[in-house]
Amino acid sequence: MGKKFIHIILSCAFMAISQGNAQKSAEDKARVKWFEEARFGMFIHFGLYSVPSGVYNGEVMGRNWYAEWIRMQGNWPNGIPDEEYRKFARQFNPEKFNADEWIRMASEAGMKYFLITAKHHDGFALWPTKVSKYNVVDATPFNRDILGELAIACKKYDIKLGFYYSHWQDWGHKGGALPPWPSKELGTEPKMPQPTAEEFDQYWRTICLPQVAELIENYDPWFFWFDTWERSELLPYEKVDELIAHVRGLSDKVLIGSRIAFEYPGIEERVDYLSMMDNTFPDGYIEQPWETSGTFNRSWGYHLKDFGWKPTKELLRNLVANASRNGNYQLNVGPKPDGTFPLPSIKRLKEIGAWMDINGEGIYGAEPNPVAEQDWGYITQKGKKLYLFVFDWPILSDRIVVKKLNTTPSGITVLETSENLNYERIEGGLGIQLPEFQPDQNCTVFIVDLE
Ligand code: JFZ
Repeated sequence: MGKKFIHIILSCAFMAISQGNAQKSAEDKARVKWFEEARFGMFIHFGLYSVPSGVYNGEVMGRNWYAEWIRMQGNWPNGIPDEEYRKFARQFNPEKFNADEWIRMASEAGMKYFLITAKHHDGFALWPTKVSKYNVVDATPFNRDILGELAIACKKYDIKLGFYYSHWQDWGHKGGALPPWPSKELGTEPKMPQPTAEEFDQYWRTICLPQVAELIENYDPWFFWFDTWERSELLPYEKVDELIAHVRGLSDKVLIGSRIAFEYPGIEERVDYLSMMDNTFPDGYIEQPWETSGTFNRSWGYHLKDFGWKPTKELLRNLVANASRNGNYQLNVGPKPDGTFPLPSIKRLKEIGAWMDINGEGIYGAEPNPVAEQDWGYITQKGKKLYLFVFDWPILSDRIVVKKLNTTPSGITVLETSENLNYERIEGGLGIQLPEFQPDQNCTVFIVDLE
């Protein structure tokens, strides 16, 4: 989908969205409070697709970098035959998987919650579901309940657990929706025969609804991230409402995100938080709690040939920009087939963690503020303190200007070093003298005391 199009959707959505939030009950707002304060979470894409890691029969998969799509986009344009793809289950054996280590890494990076693909589009479940043998215990030599182990680790580190669940597409169970080919970009794609409404309904009752119930009953999650990105006749509004009621009936704490439906008028009133499109960062404040899910490189699932690792500075910028606009950032790791995180992800998580240990206080629980957008970076507010996140350190000037700030502070300090900074009122804002030495090459934080 084009950037421009997403933009139009977003800006049209803004008005409706604020209305959506205004209509929320006190109970709705209380349920989502932890999410809004958390600001930073880990997303994980792990499943059978992690075995081929974006390469099938020596060929890097076609069309895009989404390694978790290899069943449909490997061996392009035909996809990998179903029998062949299922064989990856026999090779799925992440012997170095250590739930405690995963969650510890998330926690040490400053993340407050953890979201994993309980079942992605391929239909394979990371827990021993009773309604299908296509799962980690019944179909793989690994034979361990990955979600169960993660749930225990999450409790230990006080990290809130959530599940990605592909409710619409399921390529592993009869009746699940298939990719919405042919797409607009390419004429060469295979035509996938979609299930009939009856077949989909059968899948819905025997796989989707029971699995969602199992996930809630077994693992006590805090939120769900369902996934659609196109209108589908298979998923009429009644079914979306049915799934929402199903979840609400089983738990009064589970949050539901907006990607449960696509272009469903008024969806923001029915769900707890809004999801932006992948790696899409809106350019302003949104009142209803929201998140952007983003990747370290280009793929979600581990991809052997994706070397497009983003610099830590860019990742921090995404986190801070969203926090200053009332949003969360869900940064995705695609673990390797042996169950370990790729080294570039580990390195970046550690870099972010070291930065968050010092500067995180300006991120968690950040409040809306009228001066958030500045040309050198972003501002967050907590009570009487402003946190200035300086990403673009001036080269030709020894000061930055905080535009539109009309109150005179009682003091300004560098958060990391405690150095006091000089400042003066100027036309249209406040001028701040920069320290002689730049404390952080990625982003230096100043605290402005408005007391
Ligand atoms: C979806 C999944 O298909 C993908 O595998 C991954 O899990 C991601 C987080 O979510 O991907 C999408 C959804 C929407 C668009 C592109 C990929 N889109 O419209 O740009």
